[in-house]
This record gives sequence, structure tokens and C-alpha cells, in this order.
Amino acid sequence: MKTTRRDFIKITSMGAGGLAIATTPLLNWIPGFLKDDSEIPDDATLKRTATYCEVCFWKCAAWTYTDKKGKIVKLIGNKDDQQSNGRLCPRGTGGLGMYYDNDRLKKPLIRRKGKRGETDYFEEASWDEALDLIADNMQRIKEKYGPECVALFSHGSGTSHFAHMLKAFGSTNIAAPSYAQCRGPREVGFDATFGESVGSPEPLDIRNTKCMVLIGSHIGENMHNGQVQEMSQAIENGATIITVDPRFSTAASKSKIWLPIKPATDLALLLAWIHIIIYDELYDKKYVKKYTYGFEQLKNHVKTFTPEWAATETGLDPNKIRDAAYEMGHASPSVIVHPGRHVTWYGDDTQRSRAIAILNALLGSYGKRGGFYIAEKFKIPKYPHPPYPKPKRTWRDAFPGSYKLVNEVISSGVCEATIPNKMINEEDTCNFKAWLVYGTNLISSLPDISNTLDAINHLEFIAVIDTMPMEITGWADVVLPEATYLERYDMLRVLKHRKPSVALRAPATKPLYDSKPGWWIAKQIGERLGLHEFFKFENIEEELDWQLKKIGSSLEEMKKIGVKTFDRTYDDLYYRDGEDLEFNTNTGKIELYSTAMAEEGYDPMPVYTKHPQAAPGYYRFIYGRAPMHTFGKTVNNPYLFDLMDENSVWVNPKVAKEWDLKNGQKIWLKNQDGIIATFPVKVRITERIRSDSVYVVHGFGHNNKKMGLKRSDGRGMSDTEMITNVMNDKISGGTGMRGNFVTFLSEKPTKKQTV
Ligand SMILES: Nc1nc2c(c(=O)[nH]1)N[C@H]1C(S)=C(S)[C@@H](COP(=O)(O)OP(=O)(O)OC[C@H]3O[C@@H](n4cnc5c(=O)[nH]c(N)nc54)[C@H](O)[C@@H]3O)O[C@H]1N2
Ligand SMILES: Nc1nc2c(c(=O)[nH]1)N[C@H]1C(S)=C(S)[C@@H](COP(=O)(O)OP(=O)(O)OC[C@H]3O[C@@H](n4cnc5c(=O)[nH]c(N)nc54)[C@H](O)[C@@H]3O)O[C@H]1N2
Ligand code: SF4
Ligand SMILES: [Mo]
Repeated sequence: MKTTRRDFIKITSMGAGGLAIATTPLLNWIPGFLKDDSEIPDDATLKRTATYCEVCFWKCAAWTYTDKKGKIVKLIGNKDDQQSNGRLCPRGTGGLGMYYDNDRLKKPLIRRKGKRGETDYFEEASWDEALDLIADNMQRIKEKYGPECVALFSHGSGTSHFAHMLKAFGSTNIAAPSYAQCRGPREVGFDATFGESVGSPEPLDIRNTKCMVLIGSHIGENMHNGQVQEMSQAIENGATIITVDPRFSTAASKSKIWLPIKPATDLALLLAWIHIIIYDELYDKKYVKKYTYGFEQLKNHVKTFTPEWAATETGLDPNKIRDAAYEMGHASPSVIVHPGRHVTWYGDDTQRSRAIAILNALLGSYGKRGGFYIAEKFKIPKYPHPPYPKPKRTWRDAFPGSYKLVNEVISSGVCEATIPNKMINEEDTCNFKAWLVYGTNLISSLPDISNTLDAINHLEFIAVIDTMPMEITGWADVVLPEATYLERYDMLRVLKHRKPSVALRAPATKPLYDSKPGWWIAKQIGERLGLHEFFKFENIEEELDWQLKKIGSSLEEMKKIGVKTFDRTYDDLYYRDGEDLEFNTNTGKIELYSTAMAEEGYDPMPVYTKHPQAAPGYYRFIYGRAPMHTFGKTVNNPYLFDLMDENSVWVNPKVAKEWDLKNGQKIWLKNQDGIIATFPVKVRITERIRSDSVYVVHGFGHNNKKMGLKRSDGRGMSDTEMITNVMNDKISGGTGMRGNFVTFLSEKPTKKQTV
């Protein structure tokens, strides 16, 4: 029998005798979800090396197994790890495809002539030449404009090396799309309520919950490993799941109540829930009295938001709205209204997140068993270096008076501040002149591609550090090939969880081709910039060992155990009953009425705004995740490509009939601004999507064959191409991306929009 790659995943993940996928029902829905370490054959010829997964930000600790020749044969979860409990998700198991992908970047590349985006002019170069070119450009820009005009866009574990280098250089403009395109609004919304942001992983006590409410958060497709496992456990224990989603998601299929909401109306539902919980006295009276501020104002504010009112906005049955509120009330305080993660939807996202935070406060679930636990992390000392220079300017200077409640850098703000006429403060000279881009494919992760390209074309210099020839590499002046996570060290994973812990990533084998680890690249650039004092360690092993010894471990020990878990300093996982607490807000209380928001001139309590719905012949364009892929970064991975090699567009049967669409037929989507997708997409006719919306999985439709991205080229469509209307959230800087509408074209259009 021919062994397909799909079999390979099964075999490598299951071990020799492995048959069952997983024991619990939820895990069974997800292909390739694994059992633990006990399934590995006892093969003394294999060497195991500690790592943590880089296929998504969850960073599950794992073991990489190599054979005698140094060939990586499999990846298995580390059973001492709280993030994975010894199980990797299908993407984690397939992580070795990142190592084996023959489309990988192999040598440094320099564009010798031509304009940005003209990929024909790239030539292979030596590391010395490429690194010199980067350092020379950074130095030139520093002298001409100041170091602050260099920005770093970055996502993933290697960020810390480059962030350190850039801070030493004199710039703090370090942005990730995982804020303004992802969690930003919820961090601001929770901070305004509880005096602290949610953070990652979310400290949710899912395993002990009696009721969990998922608002668009599609756990199951979104593979937050530990959360998927705990949700499965909770369901087995009889917990009620309530899912609010215009699509019948995997989570919806396991829910007691599914509310197929009209998209963009969630805030109406949340306000009605707050109304019922207050007026039907379902809230936790003692908790609210002791810990919250602004209850009477809130009560007054939601007076008219009855379920009947919400029903007219959301299209939901008012009785079901009420039933859901009663489920939450009865489970209080062991209830979780999940804060979600990718929450940049409709521009009023901070207020929606505030409403979610308020609901948790009313139900008394924050700091309580079955609600939010108190996570702990400890600070690891940094290898000694001189203080970073104080920057004279930051990205904020381009937006005076804005984003005062935001604690991170807004990626789209840096992008705007690169385009001189887009800046709010036009007199400011701090527009960005150079970008370093590490581990983020900005072409597909920032909305409005033409805006991203406009910014890139205004730069004097751009360097990209990636493992794959993704779209962003085509727009670089210099491309550096990083070794994959299986071939390198990185800094320790310092985990905030029920117990604090650290995990080690060590190389399981030598880097393939001419790729190099990020820590080495950052040190090389730093040294060329004369920043020797900041890179005094000989190599990263010395740095890691120094840090580990400070916390009572060592590199030697960590190589053996992979993960080390420490005792808590605060001995309770939850607040004690009636304990006196001071929250980090202006009033020291959980603010149902946000004084910080009021001070900044924002609504202190969430206000519902109606958003436009689809014009006739158009459908709201929504997107999400598939369990076997992480964004676009795994689509070319040979093993994961075999599990899912293209996306499809979900269309309701009623709509399909109207348009005479057939299952599997290839069509092109066109959005409200006349943008037509570069590649066609297959139709999937299903009752699981509302008739006013269509749905695709994000990350497909790669278009960078010229740079060597071959396997995934033209497979499915890119959702990002359709996202040209961005609904900006003034409070958090989040870029709302779900205000786009599409229609169908059955013929191949003559005029194509290309990236
Ligand atoms: N397998 C896999 N897992 C991942 C990732 C991945 O790439 N692959 N990415 C990770 C990352 S970075 C993130 S941020 C998370 C994202 O995971 P989530 O936070 O769960 O993602 P969202 O994209 O907000 O949610 C998508 C869901 O929202 C629904 N939806 C669309 N519009 C509306 C609406 O108006 N109202 C409501 N209530 N629902 C709506 C969609 O139908 C879909 O089911 O996933 C993480 N996990
Ligand atoms: N249209 C649309 N846009 C979105 C989203 C969406 O659902 N739809 N989701 C948003 C969300 S939630 C988030 S968090 C962001 C995520 O945005 P990004 O983090 O930009 O995600 P990717 O586009 O997958 O980019 C990952 C890049 O890192 C590279 N890479 C992978 N491993 C390594 C490595 O070890 N080293 C280096 N140097 N590079 C590596 C990959 O090849 C790829 O180019 O996107 C946001 N943007
Ligand atoms: S959830 Fe999956 S992809 Fe993400 S870190 Fe864990 S094993 Fe890797
Ligand atoms: Mo995200």
C-alpha cells in the first residue's frame, strides 16, 4: 500500500500500535488529535529533543524525535505541559512539514534592481553581504531621520531577538498583527473593566465550568489546544455550551443553545442579556455589591434593551435569548462568557468586548472556579546589558490624542504612519522609512492590501526574515532565510497559567540549506550596528543557561525535561469568598461604568450601533479557521496540505438556488468595491451558514509562485483580497474586517486584480 502523507501524520502521531485518535468526544471530531507520549514506541535508536511548537502562538511543549542520521521522524506533545497535556493538534504533529518543505527559503536574497514587487531581480547572496546591507541601511536611516523611523513587524517566538536589537538601536516601534488585527479590542475592553487585559492564554477555567458562552469564538475549528481539551472535558461533565454564530460551527454542533445571529448585531444580544440578568435578578448580588462600580448607571442604561428589542436587531427568537441568559444565571459564578480572540469585526469591538467583560462581572465569574482563574507567571531575569536608549519619538506621535487606552503598538498605525499623507499629524516628521518584517506575512494579515503596498512603496528599505517565500518576501529588498523552529534555539517560553512554567526549544538537527536561527541573525545585525554591549553572550546557549540558573534550573536540566513547572506564590487559584480586593482601575473596583473610557470621551457603557447589512445580490463576507491550518503559513506544508489543500466558499442552499450554483462549482467572488478575487473558489452548499452571509477559511489563495511558493499556489481564494472596507475601532485601533460584502461571478473575469 502506498503511504500517503496523510497516513504519515497518523503513523507518526500514533506510534507503531496507535489506533484510536483520542478518547474524548470533542477530540474525535478533529482529525489527527493525538494521545500522549505513551504511544511512542520504545525505540532506543531515536533521540528526543525538547521544543515548543511554532505552528501557532499557543506554543505547546513537545519532543522532536530524530533518528541516527539526524532525520526528524516525529513530534509528540510533552505530557508535563499545561498548554498541551501531552497532545499536539494536527498542525503541531504536521509541524515537521515545515522542516521538510522543499519550497523553503534556502539562501539570503537581494533584489539587485527593479522596483519592489518585481521578483525577477532577486539574486542569491552571502550572509555577510545581506547582513551588511541591512545594517548599512539601518545606520543610514538613523543618521538621516533618527532610529525611530525604523519599525519592526513581528509575530512568533523569534520576535524577542529582533525586538531586543531594535530597542538597543533606539526604536520601540515594534508591532504585531496579532494586536490590531486580532486581540486588541478585547484587551482594551477587559482592561477598562477589570484593570487588566485578558492576555494569552486566556485564564479560563473551562474544565470546571458549568456554562460557557462562545460569541463567534469557534473553538474546535480554532484549535486552542488546552481549551479544546478542557471544553471536551466540560461537555462530558454536563456543562452547557451556548454558541452565538451565524454559522453552525463545530462548537455550535456541541451546544445546548445555538443562536444563529444576524452578523454585526452581537452587541444588541449582549445588552439584552445584561438587561435580563439585572432585571430578573440573576446576577451575583454579593459580588456585584462588593467589587463593582456603576451598577445603578448600568441598570438604567440597559433598561430598554429587552429580549424583544434585541430580537428585532439580531433575528433571534426572544425566548431563546432569555433561555440563554437563565442558563448563565443559574450556572453563576461557574460560567464563562468567552472573551474570544480574533475580535476585530465591526469597529465597535472594544465596546462589544466591554459588554462581554460586564456580563462576566455581573455573573461573578471573574476570579472564580469555573470562570476565570488567577493565572501566574514569573519574571525571568534578562542577560545583563546597558539600558536601552530612550527614543525621542514613537508611532503615537503620528496620532496625537488617540489610542490612549492602548498598551501595544498598532500595526496598521505604523503602516498608516509610513504613508505621509495618511498621518493625522501631518507636521510630524516621524513617518517610517524602513521596516524589518519577521515572521508575519503582512500582505495577507493586514486588511486593505492596496494600503499595505502603498506603505511598502513609500519605504526606503525593507528586509524580511521568514522561513518560506511568502507574499511579503516578494516586496522586500533583502530576504533572510530563517531556520525552522525544529532546527534552532529560541528564548524560553515563559507561560502564565494555573502554575507558572518555562519550556525550552533546542535544535533537533542542523539547519537545512543556508538557513540560520533568528537569535544569530539579530546578533549579527546588532554587532554590525556597533551594539556589542547588548550582545555580550557568545551564543544563545550561554544566555539560556545564565537565565535558567537564576531560576534554579540549567540548560542541561531543561534539555532532559523540556518543561519545568513551579509552585504558585499566591496559593489560591480563585478569589476567596468575600476577600477584599483592589482592581487596577481608577475606582479600584470592577468598572461596569468605565471612568477611563469616560475620561477619554468614549461611551462609558456600551452603546449599540446599527451596521449596514448586505445590499441586494450581495452577502456578508465572513471568514475563520480550519483545524488543520494556521492562517496561510501552513498551506504549503506538505503534510497539512494533504489534509486540506484549498478552501471553499460556504453558501446557503437558498442562495445557491437563486444563483443556480452547484456544489464544487468554481466561482469568483467580487466585493462591494469591485475587487475580484485573483483565484476562483469552489462552492460548498450547506445549511450551516445563514442566507445573508458566505464563509471562507482564511489563509488560502497564495500567489507567490515566482518566489518559489509552489505547492499552495492558486489553491482556493484569499479572504484578505475581499477586505477593502476596514471599520476602524477608534478606541483600540482594531481594524474591523467583517464589513465587506460579496457577490458571485460564474465566468472567469477578464480584468484580474493581482497582488
Ligand atoms: N486551527 C487554527 N486555530 C487557530 C488559528 C488558526 O489559524 N488555525 N488562529 C489562531 C488565532 S491567531 C486566533 S486570533 C483565533 C481566532 O479564533 P476565534 O477568536 O474563534 O475567531 P473569529 O475569527 O473571531 O471567529 C470566527 C467565527 O466567527 C463567526 N462570525 C462571523 N461573523 C460573526 C458575527 O457577526 N457574530 C458572531 N457571533 N460570530 C460571527 C464565524 O462564522 C466563525 O465561526 O484562532 C486561533 N486558533
Ligand atoms: N484576512 C484576514 N486577515 C487576518 C486574519 C484573518 O482571519 N483574515 N487573522 C488575523 C489574526 S487573528 C492574526 S493573529 C494575524 C496573524 O498574522 P501573521 O502572523 O502575519 O500570520 P501569517 O500570515 O500566517 O504569517 C506568518 C508568517 O510567518 C512565517 N513563519 C512561520 N514560521 C516562521 C519562523 O519560524 N520564522 C520566521 N522568521 N518566519 C516564520 C510564515 O512563513 C508567514 O510568512 O492575521 C490577522 N489578519
Ligand atoms: S495548538 Fe497545535 S499548532 Fe498550536 S502550538 Fe499547540 S500543537 Fe502547535
Ligand atoms: Mo489572532
